[in-house]
Formats: sequence, structure tokens, C-alpha cells
Amino acid sequence: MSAMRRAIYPNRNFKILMLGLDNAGKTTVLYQLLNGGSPPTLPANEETVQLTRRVSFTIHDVGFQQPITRASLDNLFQDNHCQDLDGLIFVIDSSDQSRFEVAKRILRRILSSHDMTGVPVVVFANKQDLPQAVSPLEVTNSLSLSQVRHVQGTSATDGSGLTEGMRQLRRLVREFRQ
Ligand SMILES: Nc1nc2c(ncn2[C@@H]2O[C@H](COP(=O)(O)OP(=O)(O)O)[C@@H](O)[C@H]2O)c(=O)[nH]1
Ligand SMILES: [Mg+2]
Repeated sequence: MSAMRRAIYPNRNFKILMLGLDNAGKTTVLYQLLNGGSPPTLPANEETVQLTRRVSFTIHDVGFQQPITRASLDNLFQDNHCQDLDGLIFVIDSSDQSRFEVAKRILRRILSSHDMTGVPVVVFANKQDLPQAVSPLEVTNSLSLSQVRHVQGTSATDGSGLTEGMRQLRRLVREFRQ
């Protein structure tokens, strides 16, 4: 088994939700995790896949309608795939600081308006390969949310950071579920 497969292979069923603004890199992350497959050409703002036998993985764009409404978030969380979450991954385009504030507002709203108590949140500070990307530390500072337990620098296009990010998430989910 590859390191990436091991990192995402738990010993019980996990439900992971991955959110982020459109263009953050979520679809690219997903297809890297699915053994480096290429993303479908048609963009979808919601996808659910069985990442491994035990990991169901839903990804969803948030914030494509401005402002994001309480109702649209409620709809998302009523979706079967988003109930009883084990973990949340929030993906940020580290090269687009102009959208940090919106991303932060949305993440804060998600964490406060749903039953996310204790659910571990890992942020992927994505697109670290781009010269204009800010560092994971800067992303951490600009989010300043205590429920964010780990900020992982990633590059979804070359896959770097994804194995470590999934390993950290798995560790936090285990802690949470103990
Ligand atoms: N340079 C770079 N581009 C990326 C990275 N991740 C995603 N992209 C590109 O960003 C665009 C949006 O990615 P996508 O996965 O569709 O974002 P989504 O809307 O969050 O699903 C695509 O052109 C990707 O190739 C990354 O880590 N580095
Ligand atoms: Mg997408």
C-alpha cells in the first residue's frame, strides 16, 4: 500500500467533508487521493466518493453565491453525506489573498452554525507551489480559528502535503472518536 493509501485507510468508517471556495483545489485534491487520477472535465460543485472501503468523502464548493446563506449551509448539512461528520477539511487557495476574508467568514459560520462541536478541522493551505502563495503559517494567522487543529501546506497538482494532511486528519479523528 502506498503511503497515501495508508494515510487515508482507517480501521472504522469515516465520513469526511471537504469544503472550500470554488477554485481552491478540492477536485484536484480528491483525484490525487484517488490514486492520481485526472479530474473529470465537467466541474461539479458537489461530489461524493468512496475514497476507500471505509472512507466516504464528500466535497462541496461553498461561497459561489454571495453572500452564503444560512439556508444553503443548512441544506448542505442535512445531506446524508454531511451528517455525523468525523472530520472537515477546508481547502484554501494560498495564492489568492483577496479571498481569504470570505473564506474565513464562511468557515467561521460553518463551525458556529452546525453541530460541529469537537469535529476536527484541518485546513489545506493549497497551491504552495505558486510563487505568490503565502505560507501555511500566514494562512494559520489570518484564519485564527481555534477549531482549526492543523494547517497543512499542500500542492494538489503535484500531490505534495496530501499524505501528511490526511495522516494528521486521521490522528485527530481518532482522538475525537475515542
Ligand atoms: N498551481 C496549482 N494549481 C492548482 C492546485 N490545486 C488546484 N489547482 C488548479 O486550480 C484550479 C481549480 O482547481 P479545482 O480542483 O477545480 O478547484 P475546486 O473548485 O476547489 O474543485 C484548476 O485549474 C487546478 O488545476 C495547486 O496545488 N497548485
Ligand atoms: Mg471542484
